[in-house]
Amino acid sequence: MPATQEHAASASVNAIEPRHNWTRDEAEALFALPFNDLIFQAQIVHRQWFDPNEVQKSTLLSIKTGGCPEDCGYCSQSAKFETGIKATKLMDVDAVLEGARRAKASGASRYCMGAAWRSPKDRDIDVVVEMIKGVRAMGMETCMTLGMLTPDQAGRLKEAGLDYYNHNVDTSEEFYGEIITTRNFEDRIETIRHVQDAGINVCAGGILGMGEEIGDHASMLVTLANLSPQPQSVPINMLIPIAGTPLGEAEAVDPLDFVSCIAVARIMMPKSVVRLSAGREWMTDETQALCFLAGANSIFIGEALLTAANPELSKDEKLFRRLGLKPMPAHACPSAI
Ligand code: SAM
Ligand code: DTB
Ligand code: SF4
Repeated sequence: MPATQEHAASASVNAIEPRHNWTRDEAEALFALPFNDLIFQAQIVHRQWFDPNEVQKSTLLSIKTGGCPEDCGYCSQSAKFETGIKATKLMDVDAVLEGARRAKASGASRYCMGAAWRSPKDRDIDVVVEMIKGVRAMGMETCMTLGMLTPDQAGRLKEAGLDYYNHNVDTSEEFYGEIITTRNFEDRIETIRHVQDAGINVCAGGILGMGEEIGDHASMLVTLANLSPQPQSVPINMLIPIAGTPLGEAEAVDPLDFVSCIAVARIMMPKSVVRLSAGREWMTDETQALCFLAGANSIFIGEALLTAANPELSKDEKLFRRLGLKPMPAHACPSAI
């Protein structure tokens, strides 16, 4: 039995199960704890469901870059802002599969493919279905993020074998309108429901550092934790400020507030994999170590995210050695379908 399953199996006797009735007051009370008490609680929960030294590795590829009609204030790929990103067409299936082969050789267990669409057209689904089948045939888990989906499109992705669909709520419902005007919070939740109904694992999280308050972090985590089931994967991104976007000059989030948000996510979503997502290129090893201590157990590896930079492989390998971390095997998340 892989270490994680063994750990989860032995831990599950007394382990805390996810709850779906979190209140904002309860979440805010967790954020208000002294830092050491918060991290201690997060560690207790983390060890009930996971091997604390295992970290899942995913690699991202932008399969269709730029020219997006949405106005997400953080995004390099919106056609509404001058960011210097050139719009491209949807990539060929073979080129995507070549990228997946390289990612697997570098140690990634999941390949995440992202497209700068508001929502895919049905003919786009014909192509991405081939990408899913090809990546799965290599023995990797698959993830896609393609914008809003209809129930029928979600069903087609499931049929092709898609393991995860990423659709972030990005921030709190209260703050959402400050960042995006071309769709609303409920649109995001609706697509997440379609993905859940199709039987695909959900990857949903958000971004910190867009000018929101700690109360917005609490509110966002309440939304995520009260989804039923909870998202199996929860990416917490640190904003990468992109010149030319409305958030290009945003003030950096305090690294300790970022760590605290990871800890609260871990406590509220005990069986989910929490991903220390965008922004690692700008974090010290010490901040990342605190994130792992707070319960983060997934990262993106490889030099690029979608359009922005990520740490070099050799740097991450060194970090894993320094911290005694090992890769989490595929299909080891205790809440995954
Ligand atoms: N178009 C699809 C969508 O919006 O769902 C998929 C791609 S979109 C780029 C995926 C996610 O990346 C966003 O929801 C956001 O949370 C994150 N993201 C985008 N730009 C970012 C940035 N500059 N810094 C941090 N996270 C970012
Ligand atoms: C997520 O939460 N973060 C990833 C993934 N899901 C698709 C994307 C991060 C994008 C960072 C900015 C860029 O590369 O353009
Ligand atoms: Fe488009 Fe997604 Fe970027 Fe928003 S986050 S502008 S939907 S690519």
